[in-house]
Amino acid sequence: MPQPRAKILIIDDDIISVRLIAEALSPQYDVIVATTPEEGLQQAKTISPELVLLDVVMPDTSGFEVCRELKKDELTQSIPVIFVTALDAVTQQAEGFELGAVDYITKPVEEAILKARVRAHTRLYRQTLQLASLAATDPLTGLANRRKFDETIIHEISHCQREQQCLSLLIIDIDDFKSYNDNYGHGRGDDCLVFVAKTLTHCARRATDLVSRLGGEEFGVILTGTEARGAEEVAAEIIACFNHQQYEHNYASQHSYLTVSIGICTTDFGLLSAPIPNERTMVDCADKALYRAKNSGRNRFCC
Ligand code: GH3
Ligand code: MG
Ligand code: MG
Ligand code: MG
Repeated sequence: MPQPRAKILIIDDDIISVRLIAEALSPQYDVIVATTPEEGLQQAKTISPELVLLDVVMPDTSGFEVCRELKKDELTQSIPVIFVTALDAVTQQAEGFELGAVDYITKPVEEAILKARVRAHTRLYRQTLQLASLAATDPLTGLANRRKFDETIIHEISHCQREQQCLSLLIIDIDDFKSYNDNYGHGRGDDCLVFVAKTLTHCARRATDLVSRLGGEEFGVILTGTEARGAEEVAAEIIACFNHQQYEHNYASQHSYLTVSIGICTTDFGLLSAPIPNERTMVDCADKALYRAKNSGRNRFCC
């Protein structure tokens, strides 16, 4: 499949240098130009380029400072930076790498070298993003996996603490799934897991919601900025959705279709005094609620 063209951001105050680089690269890449450090930082955040070509000597702020800013910001820190500068002292080159640049090209720029290095780094960056995405994804359902769930809940606990917001967590477990597998076979069991993943994604649809497969037939939904009532609404919608769709499961004890049980845990970081919950205590609390839902008859949620 043809790859979309990579976006490359040039940050350089020298119009002649910009023109030379842009002309060399524009047949293969989408080139965006910023002639001041401020504009460059702004563009890096808004267009998410796959590479930044960064001059060092600019009025007011040096390219080294711009690189520091890029590496500080969560939105831009992973974008590869290549310094393209007339400063060719070994100490300056070393400083560039120290700041996190992936490469250092000295002016006057050799077109062939520029193109080769840009090609190598844009390729590598795409491969890195692809690997990061694979490492965070459950291959069967395409949902976030346990690793991504763990990372996200830790991140969201600090975020909600800072913003004094509520954080809710749902743990969802398929009812009588062992008998589903035993009777319909593992292949159809897998299809069923995909169906559950789709239903959950449909019900937890805010951009900030994270739906993940924790393992086996257990799923986790992180609802950032959602208070207890909102979490209960999402859980009720999930339960209702399964009861409405009636996905065949003829071997369960109570229903002839697939149902799930849900445990909810909500923390209001605005009201909270010590002890501050952590990811483990939040998951334990949702797990206990799930256990209550199972023991009180399944096909329901408990808080
Ligand atoms: P409960 O209502 O108490 O949750 O009962 P259950 O049968 O759902 O729970 P149990 O933990 O006894 O069984 C879970 C089953 O999930 C066991 C295993 O066969 C199945 N399972 C786990 N991972 C997978 C998977 O990746 N694919 C398939 N097809 N089945 C899986
Ligand atoms: Mg300059
Ligand atoms: Mg289970
Ligand atoms: Mg189960």
